[in-house]
Amino acid sequence: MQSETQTEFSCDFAPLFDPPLGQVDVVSGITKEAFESNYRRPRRPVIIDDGAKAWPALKRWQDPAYLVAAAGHRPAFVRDLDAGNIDSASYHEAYQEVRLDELVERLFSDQPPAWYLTQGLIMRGDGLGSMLGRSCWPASLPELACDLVEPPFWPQESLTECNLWLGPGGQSSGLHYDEYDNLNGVVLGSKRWLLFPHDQAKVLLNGARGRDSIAPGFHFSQADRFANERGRARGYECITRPGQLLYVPAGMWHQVFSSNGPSLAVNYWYLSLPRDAVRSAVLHARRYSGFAARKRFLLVLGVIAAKVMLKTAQYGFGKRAPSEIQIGQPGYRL
Ligand SMILES: O=C(O)CCC(=O)C(=O)O
Repeated sequence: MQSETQTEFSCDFAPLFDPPLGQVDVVSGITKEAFESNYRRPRRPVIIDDGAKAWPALKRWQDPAYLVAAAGHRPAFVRDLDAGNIDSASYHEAYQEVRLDELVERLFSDQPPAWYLTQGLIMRGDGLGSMLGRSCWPASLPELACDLVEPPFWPQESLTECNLWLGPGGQSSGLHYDEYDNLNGVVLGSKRWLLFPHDQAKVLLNGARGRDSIAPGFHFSQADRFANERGRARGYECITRPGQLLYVPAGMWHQVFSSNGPSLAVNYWYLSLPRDAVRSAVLHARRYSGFAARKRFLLVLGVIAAKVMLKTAQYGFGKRAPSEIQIGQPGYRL
C-alpha cells in the first residue's frame, strides 16, 4: 500500500470514482516467479519498490551536464505539448527534431519549452517481439543504456524497446493503452498514474471512439472528465518515485501525470512470443469491428508482416539492430 503524502500533484483522483479507485500493491525483493504468478499472469499492476534502485542513472542523470556529455550530439524527436488537443476527436501529435544537448539544457533551465521527448529509443530487443515493435530504426540514444540495469522478469528476447521519457514536468499523457507489458521507472520527479483494465473502455469511453489506442476527452485541465458514467470505471491510482518500477500490463488503459520540474523516466516494453501474440492480436482486432474496419485490420496485419520481413532482411532474424557504438554492461548487447 502507498502511504506517502501526495503533495506534488494538485489532486487525488481516487475519490472522484464510485467506488473509489484502488491502490496498487507495493512490493520489494520480489522474485521472478512471484512476479509472474501474482502480477503478470493475472494482469495486475504492481510497484516494485526496489526495481530500479541499482540503476546508475538515478545518480548520474541528476546532472544535466552528464546527459549532454554522454548523448548530447544525438537527435531527439520531441512532442510539442502546445500543439494538438487531447480532448478533440481529431487529436494529433506534432513532433520536431532537436539535438539532445539543446533539449536537456532548455528543459533544465528556468523557462523550459513545452517539449516532451517520448519514446527516445535507448535500446531495441533482438527477438521477434522487437520486430513487431513500433520503432523500425536502431537505438537513437544507445549511450544511455550503460546507466540502466535490465529488469530480471522477462527473458532478454522478449524486450521490444527501452525508451527515455524527458519533459519539462507538469505534462500529462492522454488516456491510452499499449500492446506491450510495461515496466516504467522514474529517474527524476515523480508520476501519478490512473490505471484501468482493458474492459473498462466501455465505461470510460462511453461509446466514443478514440484514435487507435488513445481515448478522447481526457485532457489534464478538464476537471469534470470523470463525472457521470466515467466515475463508475474501476481502476487504480498510484504515484511512482525514483528507484521504483511500475508494472503496467499490456492493454491496460493508463493516463500519466508528471510532477513539476524536469521529468525523466525510462520504460521497458516486452512482448513474449508466442504467449502474448494472441492477446495482442485480440487487442488490435477489438479496435476494428464492422466490415470496413475489419478490412483495415487485415491491412494492419499485412503491414506487420511486411515490417517483420523488412527487419529480418535488414538485420537478420534474432539479431539486435546495430547501433553506432558498442558500450554498456555485459548483457546489454546494443
Ligand atoms: O510518462 C508518460 O508521460 C507516459 C508513459 C507511458 O505512457 C508509458 O510508459 O506507457
